Amino acid sequence: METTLIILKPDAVQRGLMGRIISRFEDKGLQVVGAKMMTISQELAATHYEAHKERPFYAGLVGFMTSSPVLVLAIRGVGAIGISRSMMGATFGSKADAGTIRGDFGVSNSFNLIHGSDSPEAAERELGLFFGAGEVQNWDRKIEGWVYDLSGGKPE
Ligand code: IDP
Ligand code: MG
Repeated sequence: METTLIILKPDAVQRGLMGRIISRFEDKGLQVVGAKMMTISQELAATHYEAHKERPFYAGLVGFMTSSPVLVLAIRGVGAIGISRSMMGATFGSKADAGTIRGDFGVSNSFNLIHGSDSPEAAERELGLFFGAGEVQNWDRKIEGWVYDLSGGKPE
């Protein structure tokens, strides 16, 4: 099982898209194990996006991400990191395929609705940035045996 860090960005919250985006993850069979509404501080945005510090869009990105509340989610499942990235679609709303979150709900390249960790290392780092100890709930999902084939002893 992987757990990934998803952020519904300020545009998703302001546009009233939180429910529909969360529903996509739940409909897919992924499990929500953490959820927190917050306004991201300058410091946290800078740390989260430190890999992009030298990019021309960095200042605008930090300004956007700190401008209004976000909803931070921890999403779990087999292959959850890659599955979530494919559900999000390409970075730019103008390029993202129909059927993806960015492709269906937005047209902007910088206001692109959602962040998702892009590797296991990034997921571990980002979950640690946004969730404190005990804030991710390791809850037992009673339908697990219908979401996954558990007959072999591990989720397939
Ligand atoms: P990702 O969110 O699809 O992983 P990254 O390349 O990691 O994309 O970029 C992080 C975020 O920075 C994007 O989600 C987007 O909000 C913003 N961004 C990336 N490239 C550009 C750009 O060329 N112009 C404006 N904003 C950008
Ligand atoms: Mg990225």
